[in-house]
Amino acid sequence: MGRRLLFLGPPGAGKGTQAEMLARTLGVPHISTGAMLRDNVERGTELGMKAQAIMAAGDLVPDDLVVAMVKDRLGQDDAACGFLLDGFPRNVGQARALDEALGAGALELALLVEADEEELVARLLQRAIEEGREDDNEQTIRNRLQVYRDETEPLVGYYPDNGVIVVAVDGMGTVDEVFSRIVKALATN
Ligand code: B4P
Repeated sequence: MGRRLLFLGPPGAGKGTQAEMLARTLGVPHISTGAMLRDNVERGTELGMKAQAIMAAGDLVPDDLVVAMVKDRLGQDDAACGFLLDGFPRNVGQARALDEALGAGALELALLVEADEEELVARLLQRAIEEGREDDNEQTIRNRLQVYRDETEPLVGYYPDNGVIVVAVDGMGTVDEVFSRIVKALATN
C-alpha cells in the first residue's frame, strides 16, 4: 500500500509544486482539486461553467461539486494504492466528507507547508507574470489568503482531533530546500 497523504497550506506556500514532485517520488497520483477545476473550466464542462467566476474571485467552489469530483477521482484504479491530495479538503465540511468516503484511519498524515505572507503574495504575483492565471491578481490573492485563514486553517486543529498527525514544514527558501525538508519529515513520520 502506498502512502495516503494530504497537503495543507496557504495559497503560494508551494503545495502544488511540492505535491507534484513528491507524488512522482512516491509513485502515487497527485490529486489537485485546483488543477482539476481549471481543467473543467478550460474544457467548458458544466462543472467548469459553475466554477469559473467563483475561482476568479478567489472563493471556494461549493462543497457538493468539489466532493463529488474528488470521490470520483479517488474511485479510479490508480488511487487504490495511495494518493497525494493537494488543495482538498479546504474546509471542515470537505474534511468530514473525505473521512466518510475513505473510512476511519485511511489518511496517514497531513503536511502543512507555510511561508510568510509577503512571500506568498510575491510568489503568486510572479506566477501571474509567468502563467497569467486569472486568480493571481493582488485583490484576489488577498481574498484567497483570507478564505484560507477563515475556512482552511481550522483543519490544522481538526486533523489531530481526528487521529491524523499534521507535520509542519517550513516553505521558505528554494523549491529544493523545501522538498528536502518534506522528504526528511516523511522519513520520520
Ligand atoms: P489551487 O489550485 O489549490 O491554488 P492555490 O491555493 O493558490 O495554490 P497553488 O498550489 O496553486 O500554489 P503553490 O502554493 O503551489 O486553487 C485555486 C482555486 O480553485 C481556489 O482559489 C478555489 O477557488 C478553487 N478550489 C481548489 N480546490 C478547492 C476545494 N477543495 N474546494 C473549493 N474550491 C477549490 O505555488 C504558488 C507559486 O509559487 C507557483 O508559481 C510556484 O512556482 C511558486 N513557488 C513554489 N515554491 C516556491 C519556492 N520555494 N520559491 C519560490 N517560488 C515558489
